[in-house]
Amino acid sequence: MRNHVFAATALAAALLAFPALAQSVALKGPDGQVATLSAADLAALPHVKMTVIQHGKTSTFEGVPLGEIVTQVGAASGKAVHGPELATVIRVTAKDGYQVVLGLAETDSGTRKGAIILADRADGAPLKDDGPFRLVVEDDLRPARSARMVERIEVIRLSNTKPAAAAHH
Ligand SMILES: Nc1nc2c(c(=O)[nH]1)N[C@H]1C(S)=C(S)[C@@H](COP(=O)(O)O)O[C@H]1N2
Ligand SMILES: [Mo]
Repeated sequence: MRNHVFAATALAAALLAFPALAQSVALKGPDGQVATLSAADLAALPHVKMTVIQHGKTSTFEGVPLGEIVTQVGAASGKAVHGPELATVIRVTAKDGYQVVLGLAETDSGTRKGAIILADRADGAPLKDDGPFRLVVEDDLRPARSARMVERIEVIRLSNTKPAAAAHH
């Protein structure tokens, strides 16, 4: 019992000192697979670095390609991003309810040059108020899709749903 109290106290102290440790990203795959990505899990994955200008401010972000992250819950990647997967979307939801949608193909480096990352660092330091995780879309001209405080990433296959019938014809 005493050990449990000690462990809980130590954990609480660690979370106060390193708030990022308290947070994680919930992943959901196209066939219902789920996973949780902690800050440590993300930090351990291969990172890419990109310099972007947002509202005139230049920042260098480091993070993990979104296309890599979603493979953990069964999303297609590389050459498998074809056919029905071209109608597969990724919905990113932030702590404040802000949502951004990207096409899965947009995240594939064989389809587009610009990288899309889930960043955990900016200018050499962990993200602060906008983190601990932030979406960064390399060649977007406006940073509206750069969701701050990302909490949830879902892969949804829209090809499973029929398009709505046109209102006329
Ligand atoms: N979670 C969250 N992320 C967000 C927004 C938001 O309202 N909530 N606004 C977006 C918009 S419209 C812009 S322009 C940028 C602004 O980022 P900044 O505050 O770092 O300049 O964040 C984007 N990411
Ligand atoms: Mo914006």
